[in-house]
Parts: sequence; C-alpha cells; structure tokens
Amino acid sequence: MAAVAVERPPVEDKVRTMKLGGHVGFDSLPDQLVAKSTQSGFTFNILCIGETGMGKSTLMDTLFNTSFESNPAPHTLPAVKLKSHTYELQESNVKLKLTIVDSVGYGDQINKGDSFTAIVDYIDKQFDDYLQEELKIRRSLSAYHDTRIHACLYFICPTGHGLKSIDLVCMKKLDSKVNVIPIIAKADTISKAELSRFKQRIIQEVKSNNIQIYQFPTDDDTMVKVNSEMNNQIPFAVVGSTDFVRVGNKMVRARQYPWGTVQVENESHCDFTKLREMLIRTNMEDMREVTHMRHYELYRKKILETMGFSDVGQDNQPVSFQQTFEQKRVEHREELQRKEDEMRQTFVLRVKEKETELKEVEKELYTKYDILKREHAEEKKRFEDLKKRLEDEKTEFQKRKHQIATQTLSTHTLTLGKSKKK
Ligand SMILES: Nc1nc2c(ncn2[C@@H]2O[C@H](COP(=O)(O)OP(=O)(O)OP(=O)(O)O)[C@@H](O)[C@H]2O)c(=O)[nH]1
Ligand SMILES: [Mg+2]
Repeated sequence: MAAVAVERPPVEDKVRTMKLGGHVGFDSLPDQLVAKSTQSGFTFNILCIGETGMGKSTLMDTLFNTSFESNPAPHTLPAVKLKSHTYELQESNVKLKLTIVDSVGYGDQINKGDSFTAIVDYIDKQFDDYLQEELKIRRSLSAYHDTRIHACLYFICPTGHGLKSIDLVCMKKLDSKVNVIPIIAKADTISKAELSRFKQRIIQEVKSNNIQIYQFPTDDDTMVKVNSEMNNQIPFAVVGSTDFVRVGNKMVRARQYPWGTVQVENESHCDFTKLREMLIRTNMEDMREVTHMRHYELYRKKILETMGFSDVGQDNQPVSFQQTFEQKRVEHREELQRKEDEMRQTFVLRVKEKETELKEVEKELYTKYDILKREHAEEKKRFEDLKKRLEDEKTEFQKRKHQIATQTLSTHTLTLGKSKKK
C-alpha cells in the first residue's frame, strides 16, 4: 500500500480571533447597583417633633427648597396626633419618595406626661407594618412603601436655659427606636454667646440622662473628618424661612427684621447649611441603614422574642424557626387541651351544684307540702267539729222550739178552759 501524503493547512489559520465588545469584569457591579437604585428610586422619612409654632413646617420647606403648603396646627387638641404626607421629588434623574410626619399638638396639653405615647406608637406601627410584609409568604419588599422613620428632628425651644422635662422624656423614649437629631429651632431669637452656652447645656443634659442621639458615622475614612467635626456641633441651631431677600444679585431665603436680615444659608448666621449637608447630602443612606440594621432589628428581635421565638434553646443549643414553631404548636395544643379539661370539670361541678340546689329546693317544697297538708287536715277536722256542733245545736234548737211550741199551745188551751168556767 502506498502512503498518501495529506497536506494540512497551518494551525494559525483555524483559530478564530474575536474582539471584545467592551470591558469584562466585576468592577462594573457598583455601576449596576447605582443604575438599579436610580431606577427604583429612594425613600426617606422624616419625623418632626416640636411644640406648636416652633417652625417645623417652615424648616421642611427650607430644607427641600419647596413649599409643602401646610396649615398651622390648632392648639386645642386633647392629645398629640401624627400627620404624615408623602411627596414624590425628583432631582436630575433621581426620584425620592419623601414622607414628612408632623407631631400635631405636641406640648399643648396640660398634662404632658404621655405626649411621647402617640409618637412611640406611630414609630412601632411602621416597624410592625414592615415586619408583617417581611413575614408574608408572598412578599414584595421591592414594591413596598417603607414608612419607617429614618430621621427624627427634635425641635428644641430656644429658651437659652436648657431642655424641658418633656424633651428629655421624649428623646429618651425614642432613642432606641429612631435616629434622634436634636436641633435648636428659631435660632435667630438667641444671641451668639447665649447660643454656645445653650448648646453646651443641652449636650450635658443629654449625656447625663444617657440619651443616645444620632451620631454621624465616623467609620468611613472619607467622611471621618467632616462627620466628627459635625458631631461636635450638634445640636444645630437652625433658622427657617419662606421669604426671599435680594442679596447682591441673588435671591436668598432670609428673615428680615428692622435691625437686619438673617440669611438662612449663611453659615455665620446659623447652622442650617450644616444640617442640610449632613441630613440630605452626606448621611441620608447611613440613616436609612441604621434604621434598618439597628432600630428595626431591635424591634423585630423584641417582637419575635415575645412571640416565643429564640435562636438558642434552653440548653443553649441552636434551634431552628421550624423547631420552635413545632414546639409552640405542641405547647398550644396542650394548653388548649388543659383549658378544655378545666372547662369540662367546671361544667360537671356546676351541674352537680345545680343538682344539689334543686334537690334542696325539692325537699323544702315537700316539707312545705306536708305542713300544708297537715294544717289542711286539722282545719278540716275543726270545721267538721264545728259543723257537728252546729248541727247538734240546730237539733237542740228545733227540739226546744218544738217544746216551746207545744207548751205555748197547752197553756193557751188551759186559759181558754178557765175563761169558759167563769
Ligand atoms: N424667628 C423665627 N421664626 C420662625 C422660624 N421658623 C418659622 N418661624 C415662624 O414661626 C411661625 C410658625 O411657623 P411654622 O413653620 O408654621 O411652625 P410649625 O411648627 O409648623 O407650627 P404648627 O404646624 O402649627 O405646629 C411662623 O410665623 C414662622 O414664620 C425661625 O427660624 N425663626
Ligand atoms: Mg406646621
């Protein structure tokens, strides 16, 4: 057999070379996240707590540079009420669903002891709604409107003296439920020297009452400097205004007085820009995160524990949700059975009691009947005796009557005989 030589094409000619359409790598993940978040939008919920007329609505208008058109609250409410409004805001292509919750009638009541109750209840209700959604079988957390409060601005009255008891009590009740940011309201009514003393006193009182106010995060290297500086300036002294004044060739938000103008955005006039920077620009995401990771987590833990769930059993060994659920079901059944037995026993006991009661009554009735029967027999006998006596008397009477009649007749006959003899 003759060998046939086959000619092969060179190897390089068979390899297909393709050009990449773009960069390949997971370093695009953050961009994907940004695109997704931008598309779904953001939610931010602010709670304003402060006495009536403290400038809450004005500050919200100033903060978001818009007019939310709110009406002044009445002073005559019997209790504190919370009113919430949701607004859809858009800046470039970022959508923000902003909810502003206002404490209406806060501090207006004579007894201010439980002013915080309505606020605590509101915050818990929002946590509860979220928990219910989380526990659903078909949950849709991405479409869910999260109404949990991310920031609570506590408006301190600019008295210059210190915090009122209502402020201390309320902030203490809220510090484990929400990010409390105390601010000095209407700071234009307080002088510069007074303000720094006032701030120090507030911080001192907050510390001595062990109130955990929100601290801007200092764990991020890029933000550590500015945030720690801002933490030292809390509580921010703010001024709000809905009026605009021309300064140079610009219209700025300001409050005009006969002696001058307070510019809201002027850092030497008040801390408004610091608050806006910290609240909206720098730490909005951190507040959302702290709300979810700390405050909500705490609420969830407490609720699940009161429902009897725990991560570890009595022997300190991990137990699953399923095991706890099964155990609870068994306990529940046993409890039901115990209650049923208890009720049955009570029923039998009651029936027996009733039976004895009825027997007693029956016995009593028989006794009464016997007495009545005896009395009746005696009465009958008495009447019969009486009747017999009467009849005897009647017979006697008849007899006497007859005698007398006979006597009278004989006497008459005798008298008649005598008169004839004469
Ligand atoms: N001096 C001063 N007055 C202010 C400031 N902010 C608001 N005001 C005035 O205080 C009054 C009440 O302001 P609002 O913003 O309606 O106060 P509020 O807390 O929303 O009041 P209610 O909703 O009724 O509880 C208005 O006359 C405002 O012009 C401020 O920073 N300084
Ligand atoms: Mg208002």
